Amino acid sequence: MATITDVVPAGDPDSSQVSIRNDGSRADVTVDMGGGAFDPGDVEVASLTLSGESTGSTTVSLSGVAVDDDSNEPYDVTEVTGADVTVSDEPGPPPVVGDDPPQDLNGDGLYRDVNGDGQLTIADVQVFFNNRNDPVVQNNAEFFNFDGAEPAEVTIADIQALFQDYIEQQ
Ligand SMILES: [Ca+2]
Ligand SMILES: [Ca+2]
Repeated sequence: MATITDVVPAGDPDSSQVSIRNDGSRADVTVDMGGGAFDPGDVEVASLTLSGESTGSTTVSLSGVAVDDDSNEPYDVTEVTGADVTVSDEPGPPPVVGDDPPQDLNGDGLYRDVNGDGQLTIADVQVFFNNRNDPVVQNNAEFFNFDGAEPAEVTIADIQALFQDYIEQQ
């Protein structure tokens, strides 16, 4: 699903050792912060880079976390937070109508082919108008922000802008 491709210790450690298992399923990290001390609270120890292999979701879990001070007195690690990772091969919005997701026809990040049939027609303007208040549209406003106004919101101006784009391509 997703594999670990890189681990970067945070901060400015005196030394660090990172080993990533060949299949990317696990990484071991040892960091010596030298004289630097962690403040109590949330501490970023390292950041992970994951590579998506296939679609789905998985959980990144942390285990075996131990923090010692200079005299090897352990700090209490009270909470270790895992992270859910979702891998999707569709960067754009989910289908607005039917089963076909909207298409970005010219690579500008806007999904003018709202009904996903591969072309911009008057039907896309109608589908967009009819579904303008739908969560699938409102929650993916950055893909449908045809008027370019910031912050990205879907309003009647975006329907007008999509209609204009449709006219201009004729
Ligand atoms: Ca279309
Ligand atoms: Ca807008």
